[in-house]
Amino acid sequence: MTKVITYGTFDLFHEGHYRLLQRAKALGDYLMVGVTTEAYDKARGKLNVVDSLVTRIENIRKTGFADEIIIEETPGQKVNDIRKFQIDIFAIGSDWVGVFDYLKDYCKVVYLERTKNISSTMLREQNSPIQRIGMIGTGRIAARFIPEARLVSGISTQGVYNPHIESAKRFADQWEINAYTTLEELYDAVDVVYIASPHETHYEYIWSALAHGKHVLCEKPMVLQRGQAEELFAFAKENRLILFEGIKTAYCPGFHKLLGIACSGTIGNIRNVEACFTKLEKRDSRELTDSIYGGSFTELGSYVMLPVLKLLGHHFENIRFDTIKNEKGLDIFTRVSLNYPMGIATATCGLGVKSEGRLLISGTKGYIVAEAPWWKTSYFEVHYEDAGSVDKYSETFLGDGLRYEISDFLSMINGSSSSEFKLTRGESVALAGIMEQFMNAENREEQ
Ligand code: C2G
Repeated sequence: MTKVITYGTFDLFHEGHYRLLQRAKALGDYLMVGVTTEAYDKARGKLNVVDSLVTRIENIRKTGFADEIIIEETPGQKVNDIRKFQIDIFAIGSDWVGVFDYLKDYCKVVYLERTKNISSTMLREQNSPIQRIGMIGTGRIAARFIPEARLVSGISTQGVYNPHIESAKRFADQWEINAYTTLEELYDAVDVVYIASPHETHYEYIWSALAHGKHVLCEKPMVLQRGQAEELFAFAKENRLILFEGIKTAYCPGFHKLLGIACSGTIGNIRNVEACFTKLEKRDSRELTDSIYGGSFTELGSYVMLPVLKLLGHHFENIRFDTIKNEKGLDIFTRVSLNYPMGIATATCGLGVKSEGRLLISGTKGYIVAEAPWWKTSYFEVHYEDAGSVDKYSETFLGDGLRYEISDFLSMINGSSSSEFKLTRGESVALAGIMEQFMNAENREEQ
């Protein structure tokens, strides 16, 4: 008798799960299915699991493919199960290719092709909240998005569009999703849109997606003009759609904790915020060669402005930009200085100059410091006048951190407003306004 085992969460049971179990069963005579517990999913960073363990087990049972169902509670359990139950074949979807090769020492490992299309008919029948997402753009951030989205239950990445059809096809093959040759094709196949195209194309794509009734998650900087941001948010609101700017730091649990402490009075009244983020890019990178939209501020400005706006607000009295430029006239290092009635701030970013990336928040009773990479906050300290007394805080930050913003985006689509305050429309509009002021200041200097 050939014994097969497979594992999964099987949340919001859909045809991808069904087809996986069907093919796993066909590999042998006896199929064991390991279902993850809530605690294990939490530990491995899978967010947003909706169905209880009992419901998930019941859904698997109903397919009739499983001869035995067990629960998976710990990371090392697979090896032990395979030995204990004398398993011949370990099967799992191809989104995990390579990850489970270590099990080849114990049994045969088979990766079954993942199901690309979760059909709308099935979703309607199940009344399931799974959102099918279509991507616009195939760059580095788009590649980071897919594995993170797979760790958020309730969202399925269906396909990608890029006006360069070859790039879309390459990307789609790599990630086993569909390549759409037109935007219309993408809109027909999905419920929500993720925009990760070059900055200057965001505005048009957002309009078009909203006009097709799709919720939109757009990479930062969402747009580069205040008026455009206002217009898009108004249009989204009118059509009861979610428009969400993806600044991942804003949704990261550690950053959230830090803001909570900063605003709780622990360090008194906040008088100064300093945020710095630098990254050395290759000289021929898009960021350092696109003479209109490249440069450090359009690339990293959203991150460094975020804590300033969150802590001191967007009603600053004045703002000033100091930049160092490369031979192409692009800013490789920018310092933004802001004055508020009761505080000051500096936000610094660089793509061609390296500096110490830290976030420092000074108050009338103490200060908070988070070292690089504070934009993926996992640790920070609170210091007081007495140098010996330091409060230390840590928080988990998993993977690339995009999963937190995807999860919040999803909960907003599903009607929850509990994460809206993490990056308000007003803050996104202010950020677009600051981008606009920066671009105008740059142009003025060149004239
Ligand atoms: N799957 C699929 N097609 C989809 C979605 C999922 O073939 N469109 C497969 C996955 O590859 C996996 C199974 O269905 O083999 C269950 O998927 P999930 O519930 O998302 O579980 P997962 O997080 O992949 O669990 O120990 C847990 C396992 O390591 C993986």
